[in-house]
Amino acid sequence: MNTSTAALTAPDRFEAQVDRHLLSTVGVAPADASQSDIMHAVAQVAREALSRRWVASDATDRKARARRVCYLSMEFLIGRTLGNALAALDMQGDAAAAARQHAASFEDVASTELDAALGNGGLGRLAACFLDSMATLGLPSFGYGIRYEYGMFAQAIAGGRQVEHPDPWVEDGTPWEFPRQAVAYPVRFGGWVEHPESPAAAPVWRHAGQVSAKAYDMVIPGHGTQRVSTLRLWKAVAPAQIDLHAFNSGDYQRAAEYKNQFENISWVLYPNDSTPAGRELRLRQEYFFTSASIQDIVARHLAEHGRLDNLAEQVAIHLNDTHPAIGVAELMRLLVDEQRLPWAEAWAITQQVFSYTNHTLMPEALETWPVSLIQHVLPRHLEIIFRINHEFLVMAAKARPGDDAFLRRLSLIDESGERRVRMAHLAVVGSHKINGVSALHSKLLVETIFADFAALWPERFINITNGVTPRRWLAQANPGLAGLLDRTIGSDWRLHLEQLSRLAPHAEDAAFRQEFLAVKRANKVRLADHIRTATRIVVDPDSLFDVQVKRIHEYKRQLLNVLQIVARYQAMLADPEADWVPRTAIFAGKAASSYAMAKNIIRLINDVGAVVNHDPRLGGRLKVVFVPNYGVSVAEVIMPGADVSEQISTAGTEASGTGNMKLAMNGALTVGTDDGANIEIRENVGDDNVFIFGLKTPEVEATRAAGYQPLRIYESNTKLKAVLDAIAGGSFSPDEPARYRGLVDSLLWGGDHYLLLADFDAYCEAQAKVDALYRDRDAWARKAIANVAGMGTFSSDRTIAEYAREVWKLPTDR
Ligand code: 26W
Repeated sequence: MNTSTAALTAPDRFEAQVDRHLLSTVGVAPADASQSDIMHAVAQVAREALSRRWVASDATDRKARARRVCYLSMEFLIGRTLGNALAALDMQGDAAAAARQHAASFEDVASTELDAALGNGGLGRLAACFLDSMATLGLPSFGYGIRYEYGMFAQAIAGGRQVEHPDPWVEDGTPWEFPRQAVAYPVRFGGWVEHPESPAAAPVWRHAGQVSAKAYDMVIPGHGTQRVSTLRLWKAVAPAQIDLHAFNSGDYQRAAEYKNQFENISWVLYPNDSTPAGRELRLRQEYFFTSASIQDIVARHLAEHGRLDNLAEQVAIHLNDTHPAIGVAELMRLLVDEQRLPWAEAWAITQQVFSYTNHTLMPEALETWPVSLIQHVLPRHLEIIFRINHEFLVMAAKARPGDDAFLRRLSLIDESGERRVRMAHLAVVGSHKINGVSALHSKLLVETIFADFAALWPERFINITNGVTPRRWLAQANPGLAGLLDRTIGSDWRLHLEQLSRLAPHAEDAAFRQEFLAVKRANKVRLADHIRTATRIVVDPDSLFDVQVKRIHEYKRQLLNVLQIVARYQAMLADPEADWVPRTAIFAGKAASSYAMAKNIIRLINDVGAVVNHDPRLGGRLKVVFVPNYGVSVAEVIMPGADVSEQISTAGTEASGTGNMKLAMNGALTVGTDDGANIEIRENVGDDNVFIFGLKTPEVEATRAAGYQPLRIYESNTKLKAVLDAIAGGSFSPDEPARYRGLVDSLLWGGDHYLLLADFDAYCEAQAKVDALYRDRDAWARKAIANVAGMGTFSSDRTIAEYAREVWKLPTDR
């Protein structure tokens, strides 16, 4: 009898199911299965169980005619699914046993799954955490997005520089998606609009091209519940008959061209979080997924209710930033042109249906589209936007008669140069609730970019501070700490993260502190292993692991961290015998492919590492590493192994941050500015347990207003001068001494927009305090434990409960 037959008759049902899928789905003999084969087979077992939960959730919601929330987002940074699915299904033990049966470890099996990296950074990962919490809270909910064939590029480092490789994550299929053959909607582009003579007749959009949006669903499991949620991703498919026509007449090139012209809509995620790139295609992507999603929402509503006047009672549509803001005009078009509702009634419904979250104040990331481009791609929507704007400005003029400047600032159209549609204004006017993502950010929103809107509608603007899912960022990423928590405070924290506060008294228990430090040590060994495999650099797990992981951006100030590291290097060389605290500076993050300065910063980090890591005078007491290809799975290894969390953005620039939450939750101490959610982290874990430094937001504004002169600081600060001179003079690029001249000049002569020089001394002082504390292992442990204990409020379950209550008006038991 061969092993596969033996497995089939084995008593353990789970293992038998895995072997059945190895044969029937994967197509290998169980005895010959590779780790990836086992991953696929285990995923199939989980998929079946989730599918059962799915049909049950769906039937319940339909029967109850439940109110639903639809979360529209250009990005969902899911990462791997298997571990999370098995945890939700309570099948982890079975899966580990099945892996062992095939002489593999579950970790190795799980690591063969490719990340679903359908996002750039914080906004996309937040959407993924939100799906997890919506399912866990049992909210009737849908996520809607794009099924990009190529996700976030994979980052390699060659010669110190970022190299981008394509990420064809679905090329070989994914076990997690369910193609919905029957669910497809036409999405139209271009052409012109005809206005019939009779005012009773609807305008007719004579479009120039059309693509079909096909639905691919993923199940999102809830934890501690049988409930699941759905992520529906749209793929663009060209209409087949036209394709065939050209093909049949022998014009293969034209057939392919036509196909590409439309199907390229869902090909690639724009690797860009600062400037809208590939303008027209990006706009087409936004409209494509928004239109398909809203058509789907309206069709589902009509199927369940047979009428549209109650749409706002039954659905909430949430706009994750302005990328789906064209949905405001699209819903109006569907209601007025296609469903023939009167304009005023349609507008009342639209405003009640939509809500909008802003994720950034950075002017370059606020979307505006040239009127001429919208005219070209979406002519009917432009008319609708003009009418919305007209009626809005008539209303606003009544609030402040004669104040033309007020109206110009409010207008959906920026008329200061080439006329442009301000998408944030469209989102605000079309929504009944608008929120920022941290207390500071929400305050700045109503004081700056939305001040005029807040004067008109103060009640629409609220704060909802971000959160992260403790299932992925604690239970899954940090099994060591999760186990210690379970033994110490019970296991309810997974679903009720406020329970972490019960940890606080244990900081006084010496034995507990030892256990806590032992868990951290093991996580640092795991991280050191990853670093060695990924970079061939050997780091000491007993050194202080100082972590800055996030997108590379000037405002996040990775460069300030580098300046501090170079200062430390120079100080160590000046006094090599001193008792330096050994440190490992760990960086990771991607730079947008077109963002030259960010790429140069990556190169500098690697160049500094190349010098420092091999300087024998340091005796290994300072290492600098850049971990390639930062993403969800890499973050799951880094977060648990961090001692220090670097959150050093110029005050007033980081909307919230969520990496700051993941790190603190895993016991890292924050070195941070008074920015974004750092402020609330400090409030929750205690002033004594974080290192806050530097200019605060009003001081940043005052410094700039007073005529900031970075050169003055350079000339009066010998330590900083030595650092900048070394970098500019080629100490870290001996083969090309002028390599970083431009970078240093941007600080000295280019205005140092993000005030690195102004914050340099305060930052170094904060780092000196970190060193002093790290020497006292016991004191350090107390503070790290206080961080974990104070992070209960930063669960995305709390965040989603607030959205459900204050924005979506959905019942929850929280
Ligand atoms: C137009 C292209 C584009 C794409 C993405 C512009 C802007 C974005 C986002 C605003 C970028 C982003 O991810 N923002 C981050 O959102 C997180 C979740 O709220 C916050 O924690 C971060 O502070 C914010 O930078």
